[in-house]
Amino acid sequence: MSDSPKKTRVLFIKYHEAADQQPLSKKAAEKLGIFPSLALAGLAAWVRQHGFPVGIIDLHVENLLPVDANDRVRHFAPDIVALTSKTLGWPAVIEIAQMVRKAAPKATIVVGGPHMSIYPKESMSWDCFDIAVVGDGEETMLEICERIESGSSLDDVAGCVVRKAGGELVQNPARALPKDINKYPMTAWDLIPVSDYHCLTLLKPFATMVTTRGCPWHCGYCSQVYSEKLRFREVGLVVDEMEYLEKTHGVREIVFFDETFTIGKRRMLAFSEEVQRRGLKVKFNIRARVDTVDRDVVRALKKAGLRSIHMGVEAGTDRVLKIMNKQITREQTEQAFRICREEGVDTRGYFMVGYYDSTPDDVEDMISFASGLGLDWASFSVATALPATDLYRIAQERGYVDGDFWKQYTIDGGGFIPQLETETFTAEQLRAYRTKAYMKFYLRPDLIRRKLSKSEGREELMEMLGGASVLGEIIKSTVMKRIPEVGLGKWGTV
Ligand code: B12
Repeated sequence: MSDSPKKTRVLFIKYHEAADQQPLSKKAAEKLGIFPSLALAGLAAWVRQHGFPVGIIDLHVENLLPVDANDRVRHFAPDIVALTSKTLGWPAVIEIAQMVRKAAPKATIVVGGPHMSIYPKESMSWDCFDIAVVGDGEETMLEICERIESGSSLDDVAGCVVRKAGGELVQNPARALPKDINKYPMTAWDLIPVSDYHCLTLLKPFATMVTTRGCPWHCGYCSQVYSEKLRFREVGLVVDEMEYLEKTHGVREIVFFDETFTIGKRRMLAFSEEVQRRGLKVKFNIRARVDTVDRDVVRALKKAGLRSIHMGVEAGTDRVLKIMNKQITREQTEQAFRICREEGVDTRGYFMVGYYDSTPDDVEDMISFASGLGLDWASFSVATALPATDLYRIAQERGYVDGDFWKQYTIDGGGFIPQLETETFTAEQLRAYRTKAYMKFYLRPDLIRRKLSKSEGREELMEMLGGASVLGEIIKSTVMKRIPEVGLGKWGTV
């Protein structure tokens, strides 16, 4: 806990993260949403609680290029600069670190995040980074701050790869996982421009939260950067943060970004009760697995303010679900979405095109399955073999990707991200199937009628118009290149 103010100044910088979300242009991706970084704003709150002066710059929401942030960095005069990294955003992280190196040559540059849990040593081949933090960051970050404050060496900080004074890299032993995540404070909402973040489908102002850590499932496409060990934030603390957001920042909707918010029926019922007991008005949306959703849970959450529920459907056939190791069935999916519909909760399904060993028939099944589930929104992506996934391992074994592509990408600081070309699909066909799926799903008279009848206000109408323009961009990117095998050649065949 904080006793006295300390002198080590810590600056957290977030980069532009929408730029890489193919097939959308940066502008269209930004229309879909710009979100705060919970990692950085959470760590900022934690080290501030221990007396360190902190600042946050979000280059994305402030629409700044790294070079434009130069003066801000100089003005803050940081002793430590903290950056977070996902694999796809890695080139941008290097760009910022290089800018920081020039603007604040004496600052220690610390990088953490999912990409560091996979390639920390390779990442440190970039000398713009001083220390790479693997896994959960709170304890390690605090130790780094305290050691810099007291002038001690960073060489043996656990849970990191460190560059020693002579340039040698050392990978220190891993740090034990914190068992109790309740001791960490809520996100430093007071340090970020809450009302500037936006998202097409959310009520503004909105905020984001993650209430669990870890995931016990092993879906084949998911980058396994977290521990299997599930850790929960206490319901009371979760609702405290919601109450604070509503009362202090006027937040109208909260995005729970937990991959599976609905783990533990008792926890869900207690959460719903507590939100109602406090009389909160804030709405929220969640991500869930279809096998963790039943009528009691959906009904209780709806009463507490649940606005929409997002679930991974991924495929239309049990055969492909099995290959993905998704551990759900088509029937469970139908049932979960039926319950949500009956309970009046909006739904969004996520689908994937082009998983290995899937066929054009599987994709067609998926497209018609998506249209028959009564969803309000659907997202279709082309399978990407991210590092630390079974999909990537298989892709390497079968020669769909060159060697350890992501390792080389890390060392090179980027590169063309390959789409999975398999024996069955070319990359172009996959993109065409994705467009076909979007067109078939969104250009259905029943869906358009339903959306128009549901849209009560200007906000929802704007949401629909925004969605239509993003859809237009997806269609334009593929229809220009006609792929007859997929049935995009003539509009009539789509
Ligand atoms: C929210 C979210 C998003 C939001 C991002 C919002 C934001 N501004 O942060 C949106 C929707 C934009 C998004 C986009 C994408 N995402 Co995403 N996303 C998540 C999700 C669900 C939660 C992240 C989160 O906030 N967690 C809570 C915080 C507290 O945890 P954390 O970020 O891991 O941080 C902890 C540690 O990693 C560490 N740490 C992190 N940063 C730092 C920095 C320092 C200095 C230190 C010391 C420590 C540290 O300490 C933190 C606290 O312990 C995760 C899955 C998950 N459960 O975490 C996927 C995840 C991060 N996303 C992932 C992916 C693949 C994507 C996309 C590529 C998806 C797509 N196809 O477009 C894009 C990438 C965009 C880009 N170019 O970067 C992968 C990343 C895998 C990887 N190898 O990088 C994850 C892990 C999901 C998965 N398992 O596959 N995502």
